[in-house]
Amino acid sequence: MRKNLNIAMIGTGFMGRMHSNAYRQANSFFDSDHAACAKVVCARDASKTKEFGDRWSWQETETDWRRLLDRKDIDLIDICVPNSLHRDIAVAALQAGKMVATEKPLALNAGQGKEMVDAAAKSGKKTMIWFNQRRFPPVTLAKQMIEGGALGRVFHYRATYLQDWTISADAPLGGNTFWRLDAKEAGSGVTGDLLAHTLDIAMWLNGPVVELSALTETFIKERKRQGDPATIAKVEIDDASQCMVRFVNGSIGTFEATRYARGRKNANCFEINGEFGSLSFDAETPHELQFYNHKDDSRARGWKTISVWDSNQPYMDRWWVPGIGLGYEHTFVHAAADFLADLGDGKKRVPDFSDGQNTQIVCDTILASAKKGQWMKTGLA
Ligand code: SOE
Repeated sequence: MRKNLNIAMIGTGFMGRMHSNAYRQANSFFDSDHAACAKVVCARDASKTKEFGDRWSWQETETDWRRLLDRKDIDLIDICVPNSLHRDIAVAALQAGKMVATEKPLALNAGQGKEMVDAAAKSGKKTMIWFNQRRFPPVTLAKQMIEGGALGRVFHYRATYLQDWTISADAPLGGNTFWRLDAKEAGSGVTGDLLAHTLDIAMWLNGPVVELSALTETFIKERKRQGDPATIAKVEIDDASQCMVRFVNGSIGTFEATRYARGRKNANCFEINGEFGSLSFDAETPHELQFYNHKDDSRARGWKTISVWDSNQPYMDRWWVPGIGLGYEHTFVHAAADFLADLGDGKKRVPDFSDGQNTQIVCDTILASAKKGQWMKTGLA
């Protein structure tokens, strides 16, 4: 008999669907002595939340997240609402003795992030930030290969996260889809929304970023406000963000994120160049890892494609037969399964609020450096 982890999830948008699916599949495909129990889903609109709850098999619905905190039968609060709400909900939930998981980025800024880290430390409760893209099996394999010495000393880390969904000037600001364009809701643009993923993976694989110099741009400076088209709002988020960085291990890197790369839909990519070899990954080919091994016979050296769909590769023995690739949604299932596994054996497989704060600090430093036009230290090491 598995112990129930009673979950209350706040938010019924894109990530609400992803997490609902993840809990369900984690119970079916992964063995853990805890089962994710979809107890309560919470959102403002009662009828829409009821419809969502029925569709995704949540036992109950709620419209006020504060009422969840007094409930003794709730173990975990899962935050899937815009960044502007992360801090308030997380701190209140931790003070109420709940475990807390939140979508990325951690908060609107590192100041709020610190309050969340302090509340987590004070409560001693387990926290998680949904940096799902570490759990693309090829990315987890890259982590294992790097820890196994496949690259040796790292010299370069190069990463991009390219999308193209806000090129139209008619795309409004605010609302369920476009809240990410509203600085009050999101805190920043692609820096917090996309680079947070890319930086989290980079610091997981290659250690802390200690110094950087950044540039950001807002291509469309005004937009209609969602639901009030007569109001033209000033756009205060970064549409594109680029930076050069130094890592604590002496390697150097470049990062770029944009929603203006026509044709690129969800291209979270990285390449790492080391003494003995190089690795590269592209989320648009989510079952492949490119590897150049300098230790190969020099007459037969070259980049090779590792197909990550065999049962001895990360997570793959839980799914189907070899040769069947996984996609974006499975990264959330892996994150949920790792959280349940951590509850079972006390290990730390999942990134917690402190990891989220490290990325938040780098994101804040990027925005400050771009504003000042100068190199800045992150204070991480
Ligand atoms: C949109 O830009 C978005 O949905 C991000 O918010 C997610 O974090 C990313 O995983 C996919 O793209």
